[in-house]
This record gives sequence, C-alpha cells and structure tokens, in this order.
Amino acid sequence: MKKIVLATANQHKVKEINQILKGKIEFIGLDELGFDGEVPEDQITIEGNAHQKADFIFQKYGLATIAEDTGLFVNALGGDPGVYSARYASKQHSNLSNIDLLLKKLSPFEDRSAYFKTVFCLVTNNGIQYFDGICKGRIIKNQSGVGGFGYDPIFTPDGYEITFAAMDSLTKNKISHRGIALENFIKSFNLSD
Ligand code: ITT
Repeated sequence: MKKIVLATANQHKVKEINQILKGKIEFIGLDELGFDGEVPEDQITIEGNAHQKADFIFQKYGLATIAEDTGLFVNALGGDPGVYSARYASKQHSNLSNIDLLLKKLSPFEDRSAYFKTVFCLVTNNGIQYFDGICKGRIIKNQSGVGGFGYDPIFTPDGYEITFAAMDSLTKNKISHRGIALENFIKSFNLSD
C-alpha cells in the first residue's frame, strides 16, 4: 500500500480523511514522523497554504506529502473569512469565537449563501498535484448540531435542512468539500473500489 505523509495538526481532519479513504492509502501523521514543530501557513490563498504545508514537510523528510487547506467563503462578506477561516476572530483558532464573529458580521444581510472549499496539495519527487472540492450551502442564524467541527454548526449544505454538525459523518463525507476533493484524489490514483 502507498504511504503518504499527511501534514496536518488537526485531528478532526485526520479522522474524516481516514474515514473517507477506508484504508486505501496509509497516511503517516506528523507525530509518527517525530515532527512536533509548527508547519508554516501564511499564504494568501488556500492553494498557497496547502502547497506551503506539504512542501515544508517534503523538503524536511524527502517523503511524499499531502496537505490540505479549507476555507469558508461567505458571498455577502466578499468571500470572508476564506483563507483566514481558522484565525478569523483571533489567532487562537477558537471555533466558538469564529462562529460568533461570522454571525455578527452577517446579521445585516439577507443573502446567507456560502461555500466551503478544500484544496489538497500532494508533493512528491514527481512534482506537485492539486485536488479540490467545493460544497455550496447557507449560513443559518443559530448553531445547530453537535457533530463535526469548525463552522459545521452554522452551515447547511444545499439540498438539506440540517447543518453538517447535525448530520452523521458518512453523510457529511459524501457531500462535503473535503469528501469531493478526496474523491478526485482517489480517482486520479485509480484507488476506487
Ligand atoms: P491544519 O493543521 O491542516 O492547517 P487547521 O485547523 O489550521 O489545520 P484550516 O486552516 O484548513 O485547518 O482550517 C480553516 C478553518 O476552517 C478552521 O477554522 C476549521 O475549523 C474550519 N474548517 C475546516 N474544515 C471544516 C469543515 O469540514 N467543516 C467546518 N469547518 C471547517
């Protein structure tokens, strides 16, 4: 089985990605590599951040590395928080304060449409590849649901009446930005069942 380093410090992402890949690829976490430092992430696009994270670990260890970056793009806010989704309210990456700030900024607007976008970047000796996925939906006014992570309690995907946080993880994975991006990755490596 192929082994690829997964450059993320976010354990929720690791769990979701492993659920979607169902053992088709073996991912090595940063902890298994013995890396416990900070991976730089200071680019102005999610593509740039995904590449920066994957390339940083690839340059350090010489192993095929994949990293992802995700943003929530809210149309009425000109695409904010976008690439700054993790540190929207503060550098502390607090999900609750990010949600509070977003709901406050969006309160004057009728248009609550938004989308999540995920970009995976794979860096190997053969070069760089990108895989992306988008999930459109809307921001609801009050948090609902206890599953998922990040902005999931306020995001209802198109075609559904419940938020990502109120869905079971299999349903979220099937339609989510991250699920779609990983599906593109799986297809490109002929890993489909
Ligand atoms: P890395 O180590 O991979 O960088 P991170 O938590 O910093 O992990 P991102 O920069 O990609 O991850 O996260 C951007 C923000 O978007 C952050 O606040 C996440 O909680 C949120 N987010 C990412 N994926 C999400 C999802 O599927 N549902 C809801 N929120 C999500």
